[in-house]
Amino acid sequence: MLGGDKTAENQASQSPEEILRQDLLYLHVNHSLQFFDKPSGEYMGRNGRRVNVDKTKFSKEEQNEFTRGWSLNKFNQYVSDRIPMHRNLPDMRHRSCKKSFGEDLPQTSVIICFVNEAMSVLLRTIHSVLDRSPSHLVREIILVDDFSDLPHLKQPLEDYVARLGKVRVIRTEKREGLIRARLLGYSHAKAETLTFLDSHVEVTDGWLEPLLDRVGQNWTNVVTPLITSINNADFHFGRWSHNNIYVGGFAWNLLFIWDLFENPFDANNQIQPLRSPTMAGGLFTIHKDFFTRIGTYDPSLDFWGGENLELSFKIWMCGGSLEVLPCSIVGHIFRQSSPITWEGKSFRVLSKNLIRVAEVWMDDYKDIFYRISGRKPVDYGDVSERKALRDRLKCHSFEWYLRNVYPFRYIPASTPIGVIQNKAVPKCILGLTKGKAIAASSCDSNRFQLFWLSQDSSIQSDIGCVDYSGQKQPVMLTCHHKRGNQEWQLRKDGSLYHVVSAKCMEMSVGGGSVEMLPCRDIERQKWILPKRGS
Ligand code: UD2
Ligand code: MN
Repeated sequence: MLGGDKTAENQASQSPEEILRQDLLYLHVNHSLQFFDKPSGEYMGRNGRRVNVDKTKFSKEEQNEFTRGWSLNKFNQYVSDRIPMHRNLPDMRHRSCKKSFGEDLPQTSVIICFVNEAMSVLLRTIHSVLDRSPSHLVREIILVDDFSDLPHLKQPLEDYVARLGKVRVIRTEKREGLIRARLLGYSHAKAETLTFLDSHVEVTDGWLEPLLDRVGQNWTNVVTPLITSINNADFHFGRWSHNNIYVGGFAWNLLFIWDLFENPFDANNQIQPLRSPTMAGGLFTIHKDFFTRIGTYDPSLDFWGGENLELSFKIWMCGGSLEVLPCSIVGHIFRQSSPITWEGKSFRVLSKNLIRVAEVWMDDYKDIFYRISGRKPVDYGDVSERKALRDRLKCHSFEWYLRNVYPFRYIPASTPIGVIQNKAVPKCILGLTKGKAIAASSCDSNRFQLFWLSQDSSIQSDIGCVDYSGQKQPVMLTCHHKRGNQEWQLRKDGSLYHVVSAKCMEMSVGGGSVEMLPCRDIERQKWILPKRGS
């Protein structure tokens, strides 16, 4: 079983050959490189457990390997390389998920795009799919190499997957970005349905059947698994609480957010598909004919980003539905940051993508996107074909989508959005991130300062809602739209009154912080809020 001591294998300098040899260690030892946790006698990462390494005991070579792994991948490759490709994972499904499915589920082509993925992570992705899916349902796994330059992803990868039968590698001829890479995979796919995955995931038992079942019931259903996180430092496979299920949403700057499911959680039915306004983008199953019918992806989207919202809007607005299936659980490594770039112009490219999506799909609501995101118009190319597609398919309006699919994010076009400025101190409130206290800064209408009052009396921003639960300061939290700690009133005297605590929002004397205090008639408790037309 035991494949030997990797440290002994690791005594060379970092020549390209050696780098390759290290990456290919898995292949040399033919899967048996299992590193055992000394005290417990178990292999590392077993049952999705975290792997802790003691860096103080590192040799120089190990230190180099560790540092290089992080900088190449923005996750801990050193740890990944020590976890078996076939590690087992906890079964987090609700017990009612373990039912049997009919014989007639549609087959799927699994499409995985990658750029310079770490070998151990990519192979663990592939093996987890092969190990945990009924073989007859996976017609093929198509790996799309989007012009990687790391040598392990060339011939060695092909040699390796050749032994697995239904896995093949196709390659782009230049960097295309994930959108056109996926389209290349789609053009080669032979099964009735397509299942897209990122190249750094691990699927769990029973992940595939619910997805295929739902698409089999109706070819316009598009479905995603519950995505849980694989910790990028210790590879702990995150556990999922069935009481806290989020679906996909979007902020008005058109970045993806997780949002609370619109209906209160139904304790009696923990396995029902959940309507999801958007998808994160990486992991989903769609019927191939439906993907074709709605015009696949906009092929002019470059690199990364925006395609998830394009597809989500289109699915809902053009006759389909999008759901999260709580019985299908897949882990994904959310990296520290992205190691992949686009000729150093990632921000500009993302602007272009988002503007194309806004211009084609959002009707007048695109103005809110421009106001909040602060994205400056770039040359976003010609969108007339995409608009013609929308007309041809007779898709619903964006207003329809907001009202029917995402009412908890709905903003009527006339809602005033703007800064909340103190009357005594010329500063504005600022909500930088969820979980952090509301701060104050000079008013410049950046997106952390832009708020609106929602119909349910919350003070909302792109980040979340202002919440107060008795501490010194109010904080930003996910909007729950149930009033409670998020219910505020702007009173005639200009004070911002928190209903549950009966306190008022007050700017500190120097304007350094925002606090909640008993209401009193002073200017530091008076605020100027966004007005119509502002
Ligand atoms: C999320 C999605 C991702 C994609 C993205 C928005 C999940 C879990 N992930 O970000 O799939 O929808 O949002 O666009 O929902 N890749 C290429 N060529 C490139 C860049 C990336 O092939 O030029 C590959 C990459 O190797 C990876 C996949 O595309 O397998 C997604 O990229 P990512 O992992 O950087 O995206 P992520 O998870 O941050
Ligand atoms: Mn990813």
